[in-house]
Amino acid sequence: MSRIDLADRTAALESAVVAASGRLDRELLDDARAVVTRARERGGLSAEHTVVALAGATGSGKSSVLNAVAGSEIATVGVRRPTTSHAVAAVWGDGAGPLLDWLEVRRRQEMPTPADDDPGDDSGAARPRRGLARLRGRRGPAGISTGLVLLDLPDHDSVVVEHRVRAERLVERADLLVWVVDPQKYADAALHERYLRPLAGRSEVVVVVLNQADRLSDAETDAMLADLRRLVAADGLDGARVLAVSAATGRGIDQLKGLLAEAAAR
Ligand SMILES: Nc1nc2c(ncn2[C@@H]2O[C@H](COP(=O)(O)OP(=O)(O)OP(=O)(O)O)[C@@H](O)[C@H]2O)c(=O)[nH]1
Ligand SMILES: [Mg+2]
Repeated sequence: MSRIDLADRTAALESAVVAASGRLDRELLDDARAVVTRARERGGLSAEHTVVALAGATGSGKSSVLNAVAGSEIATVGVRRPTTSHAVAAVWGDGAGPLLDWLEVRRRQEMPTPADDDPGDDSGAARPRRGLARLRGRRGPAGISTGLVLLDLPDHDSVVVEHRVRAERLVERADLLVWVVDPQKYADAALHERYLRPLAGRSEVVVVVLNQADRLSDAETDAMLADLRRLVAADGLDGARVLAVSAATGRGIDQLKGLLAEAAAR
């Protein structure tokens, strides 16, 4: 993939909006203007951090997946639905404060990085932010120089309107979206029509995670993954990564961590 110059593209989109004013549909132009504004705002904030949002329906296991990736109980997992009313952030690497302010995420948990365990480095040189190295676990080498903000969102399809509004605000602002689905609701029309189809053609910023795989046999998991891949491709997201995990047993969590580390490095 070629490198995208965000500033150039934002300027080009802005010129297009100006040129099209009065000629194209007002709603389309408003959307395009909003993209220009968000891109400029995001461009002025930490490029060191990749914002990854865990999005999905209530009970799919977003909070549980956040905790499994972080390796600690950061988000509240609930039996009563819906549970998460405000987004929660797990943050690897310093300097994400203004970015989190812009995202309007107040609940933040700084994650320890291997550098924190290694006070011996007094060379004065900029210390590599190696939180991601740990996040990457056994999968890759240390020395990743970028950070990660992992967000646990309220449910996007909530019966509580505020949850939906807060979730959508963050879905629009995240750099990478991880849709967490469960074996019951992975084919839900609202998810596919309202959220995945508008992302058509942008498969590199979408990951779909089938959680609760511990409730399925291996054969059932394979069949469901195949079905989910077919649905995601039909949404225009052929090439988006689709994987099975279990927040309960830890299955697939290392693979997910690897994808997050890769996204942050990109
Ligand atoms: N068996 C099994 N249960 C899980 C798994 N992940 C989550 N659960 C259970 O599913 C329920 C919902 O989990 P949460 O993590 O609170 O789900 P959520 O998506 O954050 O829900 P909201 O905050 O309401 O949007 C809880 O009872 C969890 O213990 C899993 O991998 N396997
Ligand atoms: Mg939750």
